[in-house]
Amino acid sequence: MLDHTLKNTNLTYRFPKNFWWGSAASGPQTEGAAQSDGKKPNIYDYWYSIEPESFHNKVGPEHTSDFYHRYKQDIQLMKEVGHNSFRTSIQWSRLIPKGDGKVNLQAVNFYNRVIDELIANDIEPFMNLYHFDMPMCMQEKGGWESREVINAYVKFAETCFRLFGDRVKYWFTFNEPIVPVEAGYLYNLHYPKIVDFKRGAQVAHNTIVAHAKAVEIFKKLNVKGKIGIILNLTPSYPRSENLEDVQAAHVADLFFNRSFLDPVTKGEYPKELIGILKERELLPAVEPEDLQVIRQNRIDILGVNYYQPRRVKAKTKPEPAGAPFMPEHLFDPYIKPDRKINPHRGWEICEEVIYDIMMDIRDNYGNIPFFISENGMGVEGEEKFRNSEGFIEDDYRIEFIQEHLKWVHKGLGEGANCLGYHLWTFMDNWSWANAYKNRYGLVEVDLKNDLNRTIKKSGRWYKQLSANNGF
Ligand code: BGP
Repeated sequence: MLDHTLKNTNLTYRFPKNFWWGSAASGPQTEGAAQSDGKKPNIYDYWYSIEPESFHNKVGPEHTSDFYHRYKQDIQLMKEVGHNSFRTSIQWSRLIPKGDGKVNLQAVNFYNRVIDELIANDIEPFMNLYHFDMPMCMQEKGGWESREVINAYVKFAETCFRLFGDRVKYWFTFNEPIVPVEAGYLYNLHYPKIVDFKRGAQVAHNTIVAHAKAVEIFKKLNVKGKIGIILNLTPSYPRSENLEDVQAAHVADLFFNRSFLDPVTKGEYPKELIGILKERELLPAVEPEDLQVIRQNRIDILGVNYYQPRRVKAKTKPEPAGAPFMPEHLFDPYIKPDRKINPHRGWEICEEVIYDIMMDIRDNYGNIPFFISENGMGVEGEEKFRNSEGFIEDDYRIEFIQEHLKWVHKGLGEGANCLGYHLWTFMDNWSWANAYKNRYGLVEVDLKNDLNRTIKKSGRWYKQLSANNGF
């Protein structure tokens, strides 16, 4: 067995002073109480009510880890596993349940209590405003395809800044905004399960406009804090250095990374991406003021979620004529034969990609301040790693974190402006259609035993990591 006991004196990787150590989660994935205290359904609550079989073991959103009632105990556990910062999200469908602007006071009380409890325990609260959880009343108006929903979201954001901006200093407008586009409008994975590239492009554009307008109101209100967005950056690597493969990777990068990264940091879409869409008549409808709002409202801070790279190669054969457009018409996926894999989740593990991302931000995005806002290792069937003392002995997760942090450390040494590292996630939580299939937490949540929390070996190690500010 590996010995992960660390000595303060013997650090190989030291991190900058005040580096953020913590984790990320979200309201819909942890709170539970999905139908109580005034909360109304979001699209996942609704989807579960009509298609429970679409969720792993038919576990729905109301079963999430009950943070709503156990937040005090959970915040103590955060402290115990070394958190100096923690991100969660405010559920729109809890705060403004009917979508009419009227605030639910029970929600205000709850988020106030969570924020105050975090601060009282020296844990900096980071708040995100949208983590895939479109209120159903907004989806009925067209979701992100509707301009009315953009305006309602901006109102929601403003309400959050006014209510909580005196204490929350780090705000994020969206988590992984490309995921609802991919899952809901391209690949038939999540509600509303539409498969239509052009509608997906409209959802993406409207999301960016909503983001920019939220940044605008944040600045107007003069909130004393920073505002940003959390993007899942999945860099595209070509199979080979052949021009066709390199070009395929470049195009994949335009669709899956730069589509969001460029407008929020540089204030404009990549011209090549616009060209590709224009040629195919796939450009979304753009209102006259949209591009100006995007240009004028750039982020202060970027959150980078990184799990695995995308590998691509040039297309081997063209799509049949007339097939509805998909980004994959322009490149083929590639599986690297000697890749390292997380056998418990099936995802590739490639740690040095985190360094490539850091260098890309340093060199091509003005070295803006950022932090690793999610990174983590999902494990299916993790109970099998429980030891005789009754806790999960997840050496694989400790090693996963260490190997990534080595590259973060190298990037820092080369001038990257990285402010912290947040693991996905604090405690095992519910993850959309995958429900509780893949466990990511530093703390186990026992579904069979009253949602009992037990710190895993990684949680004990994370505490030392944070206390030593390195390993
Ligand atoms: C990220 C999301 C999280 C979480 C995580 C794990 O992309 O931001 O919300 O769900 O992925 O996903 P999964 O449980 O499907 O492995």
